[in-house]
Amino acid sequence: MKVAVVGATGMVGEVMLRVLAERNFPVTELIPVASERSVGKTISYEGTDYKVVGLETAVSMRPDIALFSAGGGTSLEWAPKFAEVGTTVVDNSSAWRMDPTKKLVVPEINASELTKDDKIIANPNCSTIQLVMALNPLHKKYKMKRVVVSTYQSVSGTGVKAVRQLENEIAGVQGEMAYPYPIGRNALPHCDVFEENGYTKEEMKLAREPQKIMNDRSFSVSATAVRIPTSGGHSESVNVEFENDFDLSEVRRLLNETPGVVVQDNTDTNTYPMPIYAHDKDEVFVGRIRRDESQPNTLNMWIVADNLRKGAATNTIQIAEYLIEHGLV
Ligand code: A2P
Ligand code: 11C
Repeated sequence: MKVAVVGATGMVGEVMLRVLAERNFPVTELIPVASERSVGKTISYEGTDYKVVGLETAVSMRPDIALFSAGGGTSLEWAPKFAEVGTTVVDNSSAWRMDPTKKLVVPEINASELTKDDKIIANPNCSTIQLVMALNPLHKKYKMKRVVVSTYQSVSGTGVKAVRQLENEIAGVQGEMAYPYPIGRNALPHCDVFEENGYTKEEMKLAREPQKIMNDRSFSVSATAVRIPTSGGHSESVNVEFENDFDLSEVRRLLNETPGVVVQDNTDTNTYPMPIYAHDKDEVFVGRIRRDESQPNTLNMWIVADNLRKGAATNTIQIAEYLIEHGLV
């Protein structure tokens, strides 16, 4: 496969290159793509050096697959141009996610919707992916009515500038600010921009994307997204009300049997998911599984995943792997 990575010099792009190599993705030719600033730079992949090219050049090279993570504006403008020359685009930005003509895919849940005609496929938001990975098997069994989620999100979700802000604050040096406030020793109830309804864009992604991925509008999601001074992954406190009652040991078993989900849940040994352990892993970790004693049929749990891996690069590459395995590209 001739594979373009659009945004190859960025935080997610770099992880994409690592994950492609780790998973032995069938790359015959790599096309690293970035902004004009980076054109001509060299990127090393599996022992071979590749020159970074611009978008126009990349389109003219007609890759089989283009993995995009270069911001929504770049995706809106350029994904259709790749699609026109026959490239299948898997896009990690928010540009196409809620477009009714585009699929929004978490492979473990809805890859079977994909067809040869899907030339632009959307990768969900990082905090959504880890949420639906845990919700989907429980919804199938107990039928969800309502989900309330509060997130504790890594600075790596904002990008390299935010990671540097945290590092600078820890080192006690002045530097550029990615956030309107210090992030070290702080918690910002503010991920992405505010919308007219008082929620942030990140909160609205959590509220809207799960129904599309799970192809079910019968449940609702309410979210509060918070940025915290961690860099290894996003954490989520999740409260789920079901129509039917559940058994806690069956909940643990269902989650453990779900490919890509790992249960870490033993209060006797202080075992629960944390970003320092989820970092650099592809799985979604679930723990603190317990009954909400304030109302019937309601569960509390804690979900952690590396937002740059399963939340971004790994999920995008899993979609591409599915396309290849099923002859859709
Ligand atoms: P560059 O490194 O040349 O700026 P991050 O999310 O970490 O900020 O990375 C964004 C990625 O998207 C980088 O690889 C960046 O390239 C790339 N990028 C940003 N704007 C454009 C653009 N207009 N055209 C192509 N690539 C872009
Ligand atoms: C965050 N979820 O952590 C964001 C990062 O829509 O793909 C990814 C933004 C997106 O702030």
